[in-house]
Amino acid sequence: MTISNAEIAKIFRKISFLLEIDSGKEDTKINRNANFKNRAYSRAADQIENLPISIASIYKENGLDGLLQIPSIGKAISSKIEEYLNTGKIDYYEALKLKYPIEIDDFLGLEGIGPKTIRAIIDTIPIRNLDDLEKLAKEEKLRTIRGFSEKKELNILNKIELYRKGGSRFLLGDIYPLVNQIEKYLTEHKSIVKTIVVGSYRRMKETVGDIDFLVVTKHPVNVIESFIRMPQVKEVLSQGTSKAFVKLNNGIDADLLVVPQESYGAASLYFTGSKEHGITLRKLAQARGYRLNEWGLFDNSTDYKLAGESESEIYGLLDLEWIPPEMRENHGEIEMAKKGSIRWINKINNIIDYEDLKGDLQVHSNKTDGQMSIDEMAYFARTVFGLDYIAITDHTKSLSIAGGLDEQQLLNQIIEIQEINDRIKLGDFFIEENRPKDRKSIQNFKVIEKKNTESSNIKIDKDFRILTAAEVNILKDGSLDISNNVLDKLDLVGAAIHSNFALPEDIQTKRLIDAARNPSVDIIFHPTGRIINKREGYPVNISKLLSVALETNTIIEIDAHYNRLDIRDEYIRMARENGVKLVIDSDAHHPIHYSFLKFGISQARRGWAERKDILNTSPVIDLLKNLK
Ligand code: DGT
Ligand code: CA
Ligand code: CA
Ligand code: ZN
Repeated sequence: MTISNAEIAKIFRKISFLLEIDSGKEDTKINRNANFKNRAYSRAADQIENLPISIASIYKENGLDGLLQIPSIGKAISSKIEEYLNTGKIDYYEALKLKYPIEIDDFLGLEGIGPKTIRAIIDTIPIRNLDDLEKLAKEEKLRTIRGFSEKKELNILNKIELYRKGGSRFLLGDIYPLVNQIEKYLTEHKSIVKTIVVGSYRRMKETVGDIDFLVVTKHPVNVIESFIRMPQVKEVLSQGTSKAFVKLNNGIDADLLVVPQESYGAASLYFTGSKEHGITLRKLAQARGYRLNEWGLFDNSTDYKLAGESESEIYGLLDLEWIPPEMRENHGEIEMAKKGSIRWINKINNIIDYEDLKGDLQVHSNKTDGQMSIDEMAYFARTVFGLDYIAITDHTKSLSIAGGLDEQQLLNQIIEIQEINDRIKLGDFFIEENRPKDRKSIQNFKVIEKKNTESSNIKIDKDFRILTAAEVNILKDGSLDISNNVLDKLDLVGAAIHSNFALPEDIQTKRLIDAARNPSVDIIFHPTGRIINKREGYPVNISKLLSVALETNTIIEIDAHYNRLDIRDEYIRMARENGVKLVIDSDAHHPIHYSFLKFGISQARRGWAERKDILNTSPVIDLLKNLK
């Protein structure tokens, strides 16, 4: 069986985790080295998880050299990949496991209960898994360990509970490349006429419970057989003559359903959901004397099939316009989509779409915790993702884990960016010969297609612009860690909370509001601080924040990184209904992450946002005019 990327990434996460446990507490040379190593493994895992091509096939085609082309994969790590692909294990990992006999799987996804915490516990009381940890906390023994307290113990119990609740759903961005791969395989299958991925995936929800594939074929048995034999399949849960249900290597379940051509639209409508959207449609059908199910729309009195092959046919007979999947949540879209409704036509013509973003206003460079230089981030933003501008928003000094910049470093960065902008104006910055070395594989990562209109036009390339900016840290008292006279020299300032998550709602809201009232702050980045499935985010009174944002002309960010997607769709809707301006940013720490913009756009579509609500759909000149 082919070894999946997810499987390799997982092992690297475990190695990283064990290395961090191993690195101990003291700041010695050996420990610093171990820390460096654990970060290298977790970076490699990040990279591999986001790789839409299979590591096994890269190795098969190009061997070690091929692996070395992948960003963040160096000699040590590529040889471990090779060892794993050839032998099914990594000796280095086996040795670490012997040293620390814990069930790492249990601890990997637990935000805030990291290796350092585990190390502190097992140094005093040996635990092996999450159940042990939970028991320890429930018996109030955890608080007796040095460095722990009653509060910390309760906090850990809460985190375990949250983890157990969220654990069964997968992040859309985590499964996206995998689904694309399978969709492509089915689409290219010679016996399959039509393939569509439906369910929450098609609605682009933040998390997906299971993946639902629909296919049209004249050879169902043969197709089902191919499906269950795909290398991505770990286990066949059930198999029939027109459907199969499997577990994939990364643990997510996938359904395949064979449907007749004449029911394709009805089935895709039914299985795209949401369930509530479907129920409302069926009620509408009943009121007209029809019956709607996954086979078609039928006339009750004659049993005659009125429609079934296409979704728009069915919507049409219910006197509705076709509704985009991201909007099918029964949040008023059905009422609005009445045939010929002016409101609906305006909505559909203006809703933000996947080609609409012109720039990205949260981008990190290797001056702090990003992985590439400013010119590299610019090069790929333009040539692979077709963007017209980016803002370099490195972290600031109080975020020391990211190596945040101080005032002087920010001022230096302004000069550096001006120099790059000057080079861009000369016109040949983006030519192939200037492509950063060893970065070939970036080409494979685009999710947003490069706009082919005008993008080869030299004038536009010359107009590409890097904005000077920062992601300033909001301190505990709502002030910023960089003085306003320096911030005012930047093109744009984003402010964000990165610490003191445990403060109560009124204080968190005040911190954000203070930042919004700061005349130098243009955008509030990832406003609620959530990390999906890992961290709820700090409590915020969103409507208060939005009203201050409106009053102070502060922009609210939709952070498109798929583990944040912050703010969520109902807040987006609240913002746009109140006239608060938004932007969609990738939070890129590597050019590959520009592809996350797609998830932010889906989120904005689920929040019904229109182009005019999202400021980075405008050219850079107009964007800058709209800032404070
Ligand atoms: P998930 O998988 O939990 O992320 O969410 P979905 O929406 O993909 O749900 P899933 O996979 O259980 O079912 C796919 C679609 O099939 C769902 O969106 C609507 C439809 N569906 C499933 N079960 C029912 C049901 O009991 N009643 C109705 N009306 N529709 C259903
Ligand atoms: Ca599903
Ligand atoms: Ca399902
Ligand atoms: Zn941030």
